[in-house]
Amino acid sequence: MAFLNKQKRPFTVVVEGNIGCGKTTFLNHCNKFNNVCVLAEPIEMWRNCNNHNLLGLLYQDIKKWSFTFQSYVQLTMLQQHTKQTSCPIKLMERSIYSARYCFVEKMKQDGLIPQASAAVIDKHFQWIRENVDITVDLIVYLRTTPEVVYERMLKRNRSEEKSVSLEYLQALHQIHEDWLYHKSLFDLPANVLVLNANLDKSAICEEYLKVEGHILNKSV
Ligand code: DGT
Repeated sequence: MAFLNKQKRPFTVVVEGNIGCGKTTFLNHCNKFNNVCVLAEPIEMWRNCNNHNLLGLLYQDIKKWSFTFQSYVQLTMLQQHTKQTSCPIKLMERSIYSARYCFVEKMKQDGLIPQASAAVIDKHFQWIRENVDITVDLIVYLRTTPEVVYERMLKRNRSEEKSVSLEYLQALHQIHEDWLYHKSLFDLPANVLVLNANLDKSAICEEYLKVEGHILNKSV
């Protein structure tokens, strides 16, 4: 592969799930393990691309900005996948796969991305898959119900997300379910472990224990 990292590849785990499912909380929990390199989602980069808040623009006018936003998400996710680390384990919040398989897919379903623009994203995605090492070893799916994440999203009150509806979260939930739970949509880049992420913060730590062993002490 043309852009294969020379350094030994870390065991790579990606955390997936609907908006507001608790990916950040899971990542913060894993920050205490010193053999794990934790990479949070590059949302601050999306909020400031040469002073342009692409996330804000997206939700202001989703039809106009979907292609621009997803192009930048794809680039920043590629940067996360290829970021070198001396840690034996890398834990990423989301991936280039969920950007394509969940978010771009939803935009395509809703006719928000013209077919020609979707083709460009796909060509780029395909080229990356064939030429760059974006291997994932394990997926942790934080499974929730749309009503629960909707409540959490309202509570956190992120200014850009004011226009996100329960219907949107329901549709995004279904895509995550079909991809990661029913395994009927797209290919899976790795095995999936499913956690009940509807549990609140006081109960979720026990749920985390179910996957810790699969993540820690791993190497490729
Ligand atoms: P958490 O910790 O589970 O609450 O995680 P969130 O909700 O902060 O993170 P995420 O990735 O579910 O959502 C980030 C925001 O960006 C959300 O408003 C959805 C929006 N978005 C639109 N397209 C994409 C995409 O391709 N990838 C990601 N990650 N977010 C996208």
